[in-house]
Amino acid sequence: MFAVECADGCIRQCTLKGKKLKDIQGYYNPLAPGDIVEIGTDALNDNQGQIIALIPRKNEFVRWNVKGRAPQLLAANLDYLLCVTTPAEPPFRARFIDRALAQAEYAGIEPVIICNKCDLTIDDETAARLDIWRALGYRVLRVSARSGQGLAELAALLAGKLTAFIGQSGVGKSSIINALDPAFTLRTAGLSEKYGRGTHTTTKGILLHLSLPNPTGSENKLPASVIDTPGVRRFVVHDIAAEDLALYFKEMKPFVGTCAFGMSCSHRSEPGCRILEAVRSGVIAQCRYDSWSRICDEIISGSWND
Ligand SMILES: Nc1nc2c(ncn2[C@@H]2O[C@H](COP(=O)(O)OP(=O)(O)OP(=O)(O)O)[C@@H](O)[C@H]2O)c(=O)[nH]1
Ligand SMILES: [Mg+2]
Ligand SMILES: [Zn+2]
Repeated sequence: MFAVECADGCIRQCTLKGKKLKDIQGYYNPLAPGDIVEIGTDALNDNQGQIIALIPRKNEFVRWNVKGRAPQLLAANLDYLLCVTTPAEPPFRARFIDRALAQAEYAGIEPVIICNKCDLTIDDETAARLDIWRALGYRVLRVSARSGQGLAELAALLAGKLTAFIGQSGVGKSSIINALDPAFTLRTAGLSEKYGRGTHTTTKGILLHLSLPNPTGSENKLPASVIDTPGVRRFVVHDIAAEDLALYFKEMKPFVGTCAFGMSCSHRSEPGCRILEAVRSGVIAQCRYDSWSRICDEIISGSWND
């Protein structure tokens, strides 16, 4: 069943009319929040309907679901992908963000990096990673759902847009939404004592309409649509070939094809590799190159670690 918000404001529970939507089968889930569909209403029950067509998507954000062994559509038709991380609780995982950034580049969606829980101490290594992403041209916002720090800036960014929040369980995706618009009381929960990880509190992706305070101080609230998604432990890229991965690392892309061995360079050890030269001279950060290298290995081997 899919909850479809209709033009009349009514939310109708709809089933998929399978045959016509064949082309979107094969996914772990055929539709996701942000999708726009056409429905036929049920003459006997106005609260129900059938999805008869999918309006072509502007973009789609997909990850590989390791357990389900299928691509999983997390959200569609996005203006922004908000990649949420934390300096601690759960521990900072730069690689998670690097994977999500590559997938966002692949999908043609502008990613924004949110470091939530900035009321906690940010160590130098984490701060350095945030600076590297910022220097690449990504927007990086330090916020705290708890203290309210940075939320006004975030609200200004979200106004009038459709934005999906992704991140590991427990980073505070639902908490940020609750803090942005007090009308929302999404379920949030502490980390598991045993593992220091989130406990997968949000279980289903959902699209919500927020009313944000107007930065001009006017009474008129600003609308924003956001998609809260369930936390994922691992983000595994989907549909990106190892030899193409450098195209989705912003700082590597300009060098692709310029190495001495041209497009056949693996950027690992070849002489005349422009990417390795750029790493040596500090133009490309070593940690980003290491991320690229790890993700390449994972794509090739098909086995994924944290
Ligand atoms: N110190 C601190 N704790 C926070 C902040 N934001 C959220 N938390 C706490 O972090 C825990 C997890 O928050 P959630 O909002 O449930 O996290 P989530 O990302 O939605 O997690 P899932 O739904 O499992 O994916 C809760 O105990 C929150 O109170 C913050 O800015 N600072
Ligand atoms: Mg949540
Ligand atoms: Zn090379």
